[in-house]
Amino acid sequence: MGMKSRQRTIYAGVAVIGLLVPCRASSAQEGPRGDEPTRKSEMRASEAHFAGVPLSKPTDRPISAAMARLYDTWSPLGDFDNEFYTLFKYSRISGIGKDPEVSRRDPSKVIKVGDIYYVWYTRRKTEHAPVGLKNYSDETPDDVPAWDWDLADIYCATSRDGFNWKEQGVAVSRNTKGEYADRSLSTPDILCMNGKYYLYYQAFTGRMTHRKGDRCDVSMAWADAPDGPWHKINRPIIERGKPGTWDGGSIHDPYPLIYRGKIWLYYKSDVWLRDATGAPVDRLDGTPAYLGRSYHRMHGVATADRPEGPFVKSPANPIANSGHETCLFPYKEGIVSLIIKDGPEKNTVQYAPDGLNFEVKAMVVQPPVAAAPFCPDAFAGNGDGRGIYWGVSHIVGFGPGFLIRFDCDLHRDADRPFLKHGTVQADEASHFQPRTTLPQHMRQRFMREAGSSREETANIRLSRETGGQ
Ligand code: AAL
Repeated sequence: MGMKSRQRTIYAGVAVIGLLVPCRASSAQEGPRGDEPTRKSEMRASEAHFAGVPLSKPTDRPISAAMARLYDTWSPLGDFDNEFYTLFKYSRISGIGKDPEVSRRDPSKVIKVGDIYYVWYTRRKTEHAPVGLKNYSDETPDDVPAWDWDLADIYCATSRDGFNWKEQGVAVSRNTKGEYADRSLSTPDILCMNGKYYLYYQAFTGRMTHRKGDRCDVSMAWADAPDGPWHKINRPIIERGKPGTWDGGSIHDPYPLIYRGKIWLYYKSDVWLRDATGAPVDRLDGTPAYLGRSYHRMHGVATADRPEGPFVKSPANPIANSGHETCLFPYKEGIVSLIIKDGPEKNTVQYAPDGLNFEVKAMVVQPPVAAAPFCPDAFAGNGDGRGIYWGVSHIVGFGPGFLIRFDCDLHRDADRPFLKHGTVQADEASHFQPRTTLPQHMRQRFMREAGSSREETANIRLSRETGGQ
């Protein structure tokens, strides 16, 4: 996480603005693992100012709420001093990258066995493109996917460098029609425990329907080696909540870690707006939902002693009020969660010293979607999480999904100063792109209403007249 890099960064910044910061430069060897002195406290102890901002919270005069937050929540040194802040760098990867014929998405954590990295993911190769759930009906032929993760199986790829991958073939496949999990398997994640391997994944039984929405079970398969063969348990591993509860709609994105002597299975749930019959609707009591079907996405966790369960849901659930896919990793004594798409706390890095009570620690730009980090201590359970510095994520929504690599600096032993500076700026093409990265239903509505929205923008009317310059 570049504590060392942060120190260098700060010195560079200070040198440029020519201020006195009475701190010693540290060598790369300095600071015992797991017990680094924080630069923040060193700096606060001093009377120095950084760009005219005192390094300790002023107590001799009133300060604004924003300035109080700078000291109470953040740091007067800003992002440089925030161990939870990072930029993300993306690279194309070969073997499981962009492919017009095949969709690959929702990767698992990356694990390393010997010299080989392994990743598992949703793979769909169908003759027809997904038609979207709204266009899907009883008449739609069986081999037409409703969406990108329909009619899929779990595949595995390996790599020696994290850039060049080789697809090894199917790891866990759908059952035959009429059986449990006969329609699609998607969104896997991996657990390694006692020398065995466990893949948790979404299991869809029967055709998709508008009424079911994205409802599926989470099931599991195990193997003695990462290359398989995989044995399916062919049943749900964790039950959905009762109808009407926060996780009564779906259990998605299962994400196992070992923490505090147990398996912690984090997951996401969608709460769709439904009418009295249970059908998803766009409006509630006549109040227009924002841009179409409305839902909350939240995360919960369930723990177990054994990979096959029983999993007991935490009474603290939901433990995140936002977020789409799950991406968590042990950090120091707690757990970090990347809250990526959806909800009021999207695009944040959060930390819970107890794995349950998460606080926003950084706001990030363009985080990896469905991030699946290389996290060698995901199953160590030693209370000394080191963090992450690369992984695999996906790009979806523009044809078949595909996998890419992301790099970041959220690791206590990494030294990547270029990932701790500033923010990301979108260029002209990104601002005016005809296809936005909005979810499909929002995009469709924007397109439909493009004319009227141009009109609206040219003639904005406020509810109260206001003067103008
Ligand atoms: C994702 C994940 C789950 C959902 C769908 C496929 O990115 O949250 O896997 O079911 O979208």
